[in-house]
Amino acid sequence: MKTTLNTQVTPAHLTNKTYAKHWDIFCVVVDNYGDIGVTWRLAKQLAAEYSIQVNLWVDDLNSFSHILPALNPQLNQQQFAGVNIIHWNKVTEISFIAGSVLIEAFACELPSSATNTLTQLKHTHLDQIPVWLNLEYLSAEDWVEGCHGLPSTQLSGLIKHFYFPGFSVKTGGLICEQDLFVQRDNWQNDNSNKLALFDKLGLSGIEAHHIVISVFSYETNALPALIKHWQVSTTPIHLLIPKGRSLNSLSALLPCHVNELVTGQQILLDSVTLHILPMTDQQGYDQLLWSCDFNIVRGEDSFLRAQWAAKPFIWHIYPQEDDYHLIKLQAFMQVYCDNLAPDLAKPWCELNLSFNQGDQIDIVNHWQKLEFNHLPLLQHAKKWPMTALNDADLASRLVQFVKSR
Ligand code: TRH
Repeated sequence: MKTTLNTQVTPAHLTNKTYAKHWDIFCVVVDNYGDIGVTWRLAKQLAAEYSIQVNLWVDDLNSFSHILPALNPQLNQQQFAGVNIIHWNKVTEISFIAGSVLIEAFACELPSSATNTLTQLKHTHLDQIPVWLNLEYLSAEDWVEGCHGLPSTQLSGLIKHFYFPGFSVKTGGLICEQDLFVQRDNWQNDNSNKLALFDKLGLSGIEAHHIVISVFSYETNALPALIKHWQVSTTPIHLLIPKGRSLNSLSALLPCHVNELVTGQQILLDSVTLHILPMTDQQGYDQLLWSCDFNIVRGEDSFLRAQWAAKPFIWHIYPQEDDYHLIKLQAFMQVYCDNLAPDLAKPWCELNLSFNQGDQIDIVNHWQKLEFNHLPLLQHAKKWPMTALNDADLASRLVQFVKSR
């Protein structure tokens, strides 16, 4: 596969033969789509780029089907993109055969069949115990470097390692497919791609000089405040909103109850047009991010995809107790702005902070100061993905990590 990053080429020593045995990834959908979004993306990449046979165990296929519409939530087992997707839950016994790697995503509790199998192997076939990892949430905080890769001894006496994604060489890296930037550049270099996408989504009335913004956020008062400000814009603004939580914040602006909105609906609010979109698969969502002038994203995975889209963005981080998420936001803003001129970094950080704090007045002030289509900010957004990757993506670091165990 062609790549812009030499270091992302599959190393010769990581052949199919080395990793003939399958990997298992267990995912519990806590809420939203991030848990399944991350594990599905990683599973696809391991299958496509490393020829690893992956079993992705998921407890909630209904949620999964929002980001993989072709999935049948009624089936216990099915294959997509070379990944074996298996439905599991805590009640039903599953038949589990250990492979060479076992990934527990985001500290989800493994089914007893899996832990019992590991304990048995410890007594009978020590050499067949899989490398056991807990894939953690992404954070740009400093402490992540010190915790990445640490072993922890389980009650069974077995060792589980903590695998932390992150933005520096000493962490587990960031999920990014080898050919993604080539695909993105091809898409963005030909304007007809974005027009064809808008056409496919049934979006009408978007002209070349209009501003197009995608919106995939949680509830926040900052969003309606921004929209009210955009309503008097001299340039028409189109908001592409996949049906979901962002709309809950807009009830005062909508002509009907939020539950009555249908995909394909367009709502005209002076200079702003709200376009209600269906959710698509992950590739379709990438294309949407590549096609917009500015993206509002959230959580963990769409946050990363907005960075890979090389466009300016607002990150609505997943809210945590005692506002801990604001510490994580600050940590990310610091790394993102490391090479950004202070006169751009300041309004961009303030904009992100006020969006997350739901501030209705500050958000408008900061938006006015940002000039999101200012060339140096666009250049930074374009350069950033290579800086963030630090020469190796998460899957390639993960494969190396497993090999070194
Ligand atoms: O859905 P999220 O809010 O998920 C969150 C976060 O991961 C958070 O950290 C976690 O603690 C919580 O879940 C439980 O946001 P996120 O992470 O961006 O995941 C959304 C996924 O949905 C991502 O993989 C992109 C995908 N997606 C599509 O595939 N198609 C779409 O149309 C859209 C809008 C999203």
